[in-house]
Amino acid sequence: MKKINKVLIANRGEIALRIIRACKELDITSVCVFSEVDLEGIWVKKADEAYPIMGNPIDAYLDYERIVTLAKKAECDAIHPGYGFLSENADFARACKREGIIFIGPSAEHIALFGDKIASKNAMAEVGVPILPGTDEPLSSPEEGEAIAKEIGFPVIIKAAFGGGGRGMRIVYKAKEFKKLFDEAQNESMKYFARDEVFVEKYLENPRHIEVQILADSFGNVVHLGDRDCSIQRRHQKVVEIAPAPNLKDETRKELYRVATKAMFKLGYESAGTVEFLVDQDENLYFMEMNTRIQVEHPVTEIISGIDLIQRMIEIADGDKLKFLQEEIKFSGYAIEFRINAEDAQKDFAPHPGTITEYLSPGGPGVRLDTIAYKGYTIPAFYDSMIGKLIVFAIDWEGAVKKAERALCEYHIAGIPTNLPLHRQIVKDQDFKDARFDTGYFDKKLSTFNLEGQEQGKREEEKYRKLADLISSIKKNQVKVRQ
Ligand code: MV4
Repeated sequence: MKKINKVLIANRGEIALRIIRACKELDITSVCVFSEVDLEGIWVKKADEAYPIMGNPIDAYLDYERIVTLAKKAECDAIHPGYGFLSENADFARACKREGIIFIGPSAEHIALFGDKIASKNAMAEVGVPILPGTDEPLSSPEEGEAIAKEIGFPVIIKAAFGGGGRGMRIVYKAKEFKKLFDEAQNESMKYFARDEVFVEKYLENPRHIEVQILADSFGNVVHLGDRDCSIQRRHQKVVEIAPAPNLKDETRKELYRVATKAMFKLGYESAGTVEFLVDQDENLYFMEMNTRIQVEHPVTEIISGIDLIQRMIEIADGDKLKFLQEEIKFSGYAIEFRINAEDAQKDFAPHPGTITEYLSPGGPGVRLDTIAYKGYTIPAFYDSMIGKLIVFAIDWEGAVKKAERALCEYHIAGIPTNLPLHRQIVKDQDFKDARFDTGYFDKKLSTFNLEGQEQGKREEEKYRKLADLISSIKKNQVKVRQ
């Protein structure tokens, strides 16, 4: 008997629209909350019910007591947190449970465990996941850290135990700079996360960032849905994500799947989750982090596996068993996702809110667009700059890259600057085409890219003008002849 018939989506933008779509296909009523600046969002229009959260737009999607109270008043059975905002907030998951509302995600205990990078590493090591040499508890002093670093061997990396997005992280190449960088990492961690615990581990130069998608139900069934290469990042923000990782040995791929699924089974994990690994040049793999939420890049996995991850999360939260065994999951082709951001490459990719004055979306075979952008939409300044994701699919890597180039050229957005020109440069880059990239790719390539990017638009306008001139001159001649 279904327990979940009405879901509140504690999020906004493209992921809110994504969850609404999943609910519709499951005949579940969708409820969204929205801040004062989000009234024009299409997800607000598409949700079956929408409730405003008045006050400071920044807090609207973070005030979990208010959201839980609203969910109860709207008689929602469950809440889906999406990604970002409250999606990895254990207190939010606890508040839902306390109020008898199903949290569509893992247990609060697992959210808390994997929110602590030291406890995560220790837990994963215990269940047989390879980890990098380093400390298994917070450093008590820079002196202790330096001594351990000398044992490990430089370079090492200092990381905030409760950090994220690269904050509270410092790479140390020499002993004499350890104390300064330790203090910087600790201060940054305190500033952004109000926690100062830091640890140290061996630093891998330019590894690849490869992650494994997990789905687990409440009966102990755990499957993986393949892997994703997310190495193309800018300042710890993923820019392009690919499934499966191109250019990876089969034995490495199998080992990634084996350790990830075994670990999640042993830990009794439930719901969707992603185990992130660092893979070095010799394809040794090491646990990096575990994400206890659906991720931005989930569409590339959905496309190559044919499995709707949001719907499966809702079914798992409803107490259903997984409907497929590992051997029934088949993967085909390659999918590449391009995050479309309203940002200005000429201003160090600073977010650039504003109104979209022209909008033409790509389409055709192998193109998926998860976006809330439309002509006339005003992107608010209060949230992150991603306005959508362009995902392409083809049966082989070369075909996927070619399709990406075609779709990116077809995509036309005016009124605000976007990173479309950047993506158009990436898909033309020979190293990208040859699937030769790691986490150092972006920094290595950025200076070689021409980010003017308007050449595509100029060519189309020029062609249009010539055709218009041709028609008017034909009309003039016709008039002459008629006389
Ligand atoms: C690392 C690493 C190399 N060695 N850890 C951790 C947070 C994530 N966003 C990036 N992280 C990394 N952890 C060890 N031991 C490389 C990365 C990494 C990275 C580090 C610095 C600058 C850019 C990076 C991009 C991807 C991964």
